[in-house]
Amino acid sequence: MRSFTVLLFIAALLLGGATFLTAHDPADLEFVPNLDRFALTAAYRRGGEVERANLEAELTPIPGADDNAVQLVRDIDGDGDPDEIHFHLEVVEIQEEVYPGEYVTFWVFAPLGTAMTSPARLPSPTLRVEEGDIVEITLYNTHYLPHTIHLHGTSQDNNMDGVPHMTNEEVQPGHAFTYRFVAGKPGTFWYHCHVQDQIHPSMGLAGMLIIEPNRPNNNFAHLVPGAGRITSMSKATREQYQNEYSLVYMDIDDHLNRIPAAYSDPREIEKRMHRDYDVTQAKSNIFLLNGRSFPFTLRDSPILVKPDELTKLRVLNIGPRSIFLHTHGHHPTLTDLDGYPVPKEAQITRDVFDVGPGQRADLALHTGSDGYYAAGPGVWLVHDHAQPAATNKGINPGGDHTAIIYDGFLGDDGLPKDPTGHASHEPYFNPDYYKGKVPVFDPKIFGTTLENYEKGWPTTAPAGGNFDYPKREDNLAPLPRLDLIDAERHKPVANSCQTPVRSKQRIVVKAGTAYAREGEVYAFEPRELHVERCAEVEIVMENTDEIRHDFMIPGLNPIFALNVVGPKTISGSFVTPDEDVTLFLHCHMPAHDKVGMMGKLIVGKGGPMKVISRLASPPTISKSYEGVGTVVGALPRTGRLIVDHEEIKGFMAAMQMSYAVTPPSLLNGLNAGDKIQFTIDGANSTITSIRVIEYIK
Ligand SMILES: [Cu+2]
Repeated sequence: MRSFTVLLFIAALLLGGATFLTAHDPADLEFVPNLDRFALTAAYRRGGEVERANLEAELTPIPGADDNAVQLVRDIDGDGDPDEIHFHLEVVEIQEEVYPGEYVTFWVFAPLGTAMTSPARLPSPTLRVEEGDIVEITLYNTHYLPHTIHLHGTSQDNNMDGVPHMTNEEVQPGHAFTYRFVAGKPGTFWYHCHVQDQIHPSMGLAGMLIIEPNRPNNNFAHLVPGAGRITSMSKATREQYQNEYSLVYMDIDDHLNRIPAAYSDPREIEKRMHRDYDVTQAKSNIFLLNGRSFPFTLRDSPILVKPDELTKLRVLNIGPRSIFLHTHGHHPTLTDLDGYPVPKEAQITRDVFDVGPGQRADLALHTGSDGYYAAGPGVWLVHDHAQPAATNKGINPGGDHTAIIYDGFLGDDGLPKDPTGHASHEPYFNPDYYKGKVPVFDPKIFGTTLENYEKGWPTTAPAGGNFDYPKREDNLAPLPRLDLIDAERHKPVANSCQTPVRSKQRIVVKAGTAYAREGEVYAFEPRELHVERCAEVEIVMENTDEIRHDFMIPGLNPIFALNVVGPKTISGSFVTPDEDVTLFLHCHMPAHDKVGMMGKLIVGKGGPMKVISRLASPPTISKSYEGVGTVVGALPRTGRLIVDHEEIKGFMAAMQMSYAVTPPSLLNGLNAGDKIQFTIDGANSTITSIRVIEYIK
């Protein structure tokens, strides 16, 4: 598989050629960069296995992202790696299952998506550039509130600082802005939205920015979705370290995150989040490492090591309180603070490192059995020692727990082995555990069962009267699940026309903020499209915004979609069904429909709309469906699969979709291009089994 992919890249590189352009529109993705792609093949031709893998990582498209989401523009000094990097980022509202059963809404910066998918995840992606690189980050504000990007710790011009009440106006919904800077000295930095900055970074609009030391032929992946293990380490890091991890800590009060999940009116969301909600009264209740809490952290963010290695840990704290990072059995050494090196003689070695809000600490983790730096192989807990952070809403074990896992201590299912096998992790993957519905200790000890837990014990009044202590909130109603709404909305509900086309129609649809009404942000104009049965309909979509819109009629079979970035007009055609039916149409960009960008396709006399159009929980139908498709990306660390599938009868039209996979070990060994058959649980929109029909050669 790997060698095949490399050959493909080489072929693509050789065909790519070089074209010179002096200027380009930041929103125009079709310009051809003048990178001498042939020069890049030097790493492949002359380098070793690591160089080839790193070049591959640099050139591999991000699963689910537009091919141009990260543009390698120019190799200015001719040293075999690109020195001008252009990132294209959108703002996406997502819902993440942060621990079993807990779905939380976030906003993230995400690489520009495609017609069918967005590779959005929490935290916002780790961006990596080289010292001296010319860096451009185009922010497409695809969200319903204003945002900016502030580059924290790096040196940029004042008018690129992204602070709305100081230097830069907010980037309004529907607009784009390109931040430009030259990467200064190497180190660990970060970037975040600076609009309503008591709220927006905590909603997920923050990620790590790494400036790597300059070296010739320094190839590496410039955008790592989320954070965690960095597989394509830069040359300078490889000179000293065997492994590298970005660890992004963030704690949240989910009362805030519930607001955008519960409302679709941006005015309501604005007022509740920025006027009613008082962050000075907030108390964190969910503690995240790389966007997840225990037990998912074990699967997503293990620190994998071998004895006698040196591992670089880049720690960033996005949350509103300090973290106190404790590495069991190990004493790392502090090498850098806030992107600046700590002088050798001042480098301290300890077992708890405090990292305040906004700060970064780079640690060198020695592994082995010397009894000074490291206590020997095994599975060693790594956690924020502030006690609440050991829990998921007060229930332990939870929070930002992960582990240093030595070679040989990782099971086939991607979870650490322990002396009792996996039995000790299993209870925590049960959502009931974090609802407080599982007794703490083995019933054999006190005879506690769920039944008598809930009934209580006959007791007399407590000595000293009734207590007033902080209690778990267990009365919060579950919020609508975006993935289930999404699945519901994409069900094919109309049959295709079986006779020859009987008429032709052409409809111009305008798309953008300009057509929004009160209480909306984005809209189509017109919103009701009247068409004949068995007609060939050409949709001409005029996008008047600087961002991406994705006109989609999901009920048609096959789905019809028109995806366009920036102010452009595109068109496409479909054939209407031979029945009187009303179909839901929307912009497929996450949350655009909720803030106004939806409408109806009325075929013939029309009929009742068969899908939910407003934010509500769809009915749950416990049914399994069989699907066939091609793997676009297997993401074991997030337990998701992006698959380009054929129609799944009764469940989903043919499209490219990202689905949760349970257990995530089903993803082991899958490669992009593999043809698979899979079973999907309709109630949870989750893939529960995968069989490979044909492996990619
Ligand atoms: Cu849109």
